[in-house]
Amino acid sequence: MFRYSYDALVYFGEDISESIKRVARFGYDAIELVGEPDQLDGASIRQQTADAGIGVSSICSIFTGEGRDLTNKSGANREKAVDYCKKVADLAAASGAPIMIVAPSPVGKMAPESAPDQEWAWAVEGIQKAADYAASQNVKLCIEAWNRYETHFINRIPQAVDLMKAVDKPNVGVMGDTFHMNIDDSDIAGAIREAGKSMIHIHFADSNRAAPGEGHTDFVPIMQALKDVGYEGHITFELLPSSSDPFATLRRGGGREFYDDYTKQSIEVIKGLESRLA
Ligand code: LER
Ligand code: MN
Repeated sequence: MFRYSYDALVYFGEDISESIKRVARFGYDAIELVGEPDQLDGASIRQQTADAGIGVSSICSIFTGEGRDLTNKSGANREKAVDYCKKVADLAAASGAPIMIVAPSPVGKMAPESAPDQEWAWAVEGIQKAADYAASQNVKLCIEAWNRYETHFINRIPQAVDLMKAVDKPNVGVMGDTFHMNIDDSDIAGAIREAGKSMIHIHFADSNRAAPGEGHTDFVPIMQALKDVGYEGHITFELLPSSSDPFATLRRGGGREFYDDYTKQSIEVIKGLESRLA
């Protein structure tokens, strides 16, 4: 009933051809690409995914550092951040992805550096510019809320919905991520129901960001809420090792279960729950 994809973020550094083959091998409908447009050839990926019988669901934009901060106090940095979003939109269009993720403030920016109202206004302005460009490429933007340990800016789905409303562009929606929502939304299924059709993308991970079945998140009410609101996007697994620097862990050769084992387990466990939905 749902369509499934796996975020290549956890495989990052691996040749994308290998990632595409793995995701196809374990029965996914699509892959989510990492938003590094200078490192990926969208047209080639579009061909490779088509050859493997899958699609590209989405682009996981990477918001790190001042040059990818739509709320930065420097106008030049804010412009760079908009330019980055445009390049991600180009990657989306070239690879055939209908959706790209946008987060207004970078990972690890834990306090505002300007007046909060000002940062909000810059976020609205930056997302509007990115959205207008993305619309010209037939790409939608979804605003992702991250938990309080990754950003000070948007931590809960209702805040993302408020920002989406302020942006007021037809190609902008919101997305959930069950790892973040488990920390800061009061009710994961309730937040999905409230967002309704505004929710155009979602990341699934268990409470510890491992594959479903490894933590204590109950995915049945979450999937029921998605079904009830008529969710049309992919369920995309975005998993990362339980470590303060998960990418260092992966670089050191740790987290091998996040490759074949969790790619297989995630879709099996979640598809297995579909029959329990009303
Ligand atoms: C990206 O989708 C995400 O959820 C963030 O936690 C990345 O830092
Ligand atoms: Mn996410």
